[in-house]
Amino acid sequence: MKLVIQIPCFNEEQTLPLVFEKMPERIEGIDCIEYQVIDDGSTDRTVEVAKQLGVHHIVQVSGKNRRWLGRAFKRGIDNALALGADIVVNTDGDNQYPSERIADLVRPIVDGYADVVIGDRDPSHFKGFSKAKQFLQKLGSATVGFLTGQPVKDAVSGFRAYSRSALLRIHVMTNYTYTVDTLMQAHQKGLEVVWLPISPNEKTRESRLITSSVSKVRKSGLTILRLSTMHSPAKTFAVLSALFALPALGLLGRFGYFYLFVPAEADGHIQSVVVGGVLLVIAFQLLFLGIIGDLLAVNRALIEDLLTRTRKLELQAGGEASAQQRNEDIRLVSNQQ
Ligand SMILES: Nc1nc2c(ncn2[C@@H]2O[C@H](COP(=O)(O)OP(=O)(O)O)[C@@H](O)[C@H]2O)c(=O)[nH]1
Ligand SMILES: [Mg+2]
Repeated sequence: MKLVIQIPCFNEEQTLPLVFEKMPERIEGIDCIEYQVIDDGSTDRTVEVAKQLGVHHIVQVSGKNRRWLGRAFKRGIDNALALGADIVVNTDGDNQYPSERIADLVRPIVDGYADVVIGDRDPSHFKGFSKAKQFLQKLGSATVGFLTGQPVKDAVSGFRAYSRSALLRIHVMTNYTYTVDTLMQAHQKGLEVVWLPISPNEKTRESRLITSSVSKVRKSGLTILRLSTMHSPAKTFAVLSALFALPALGLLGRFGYFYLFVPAEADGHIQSVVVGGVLLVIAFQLLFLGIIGDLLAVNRALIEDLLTRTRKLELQAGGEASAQQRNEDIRLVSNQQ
């Protein structure tokens, strides 16, 4: 069994060596461990540092502009699959996650009872997060849990292990980040997701993905809204529709009450009818959008199935060269010591 441990990096020359300090060299049930860094236009010495650390594969997402984590993750996965990985572990370059727990992270997959294993930082109690961050993380995980109908403990944890078959079936569709996207797809496709309690390391720097709290709320909110409309359109639009339908029914009911039971005011309260009527129309429109979204999602499931089959065939036929051939925007940097 081959394990590829990948680390997406954007300017991580300072902290990358820390990630390797407790990296496992041998894991029971794994025959071969290789490391992969996905560099995304880093302007520091990340690539040189990775080479010195003995990282086997360096995937450079080309271009001067940063392509963001979702795309970098996807390119890394493509390459890891082409390298024949049976399991891919993802961890952060800021040494946020305990490398020494990678053996525990892959265990449920090696033992055959999980497809995806995610490190759970218990974000709503974790002391290293501010109260606001604890609340946002809890809200985000609860929303994802509600949409997928499965328990979700730490939706945005970047400490994960995926089996090969899970990776073949999951198709990252967001460029910004992959965490919620891949989790929702895993649940939707009936993959077995296991949560591993972990204690994160001391914080080494501020997030590279989030620059301010306003940007965090905006980006996380938009990401969840986009993914929920994409992966659970019926549920999402039903909730949105209910938000309009309930006040609409209240206002129309108010009008009806006076009309039927208070003869003195029977010809009043026209505003309630107008506003209630408008809200009801919006509610119906949202409901129809949900139905259309649901039909589109069925189509997408069929297309994804074809994509999975095509990927399998490509990988069988292509081998190592195929990741670069398939993705013209990546460059593989050789690391011959
Ligand atoms: N390749 C690539 N990696 C990125 C990008 N943004 C962040 N990263 C890396 O992704 C990991 C997660 O980013 P981090 O700043 O730790 O985000 P946080 O843990 O969510 O606060 C780190 O290893 C970053 O270096 C990007 O645009 N491209
Ligand atoms: Mg991090």
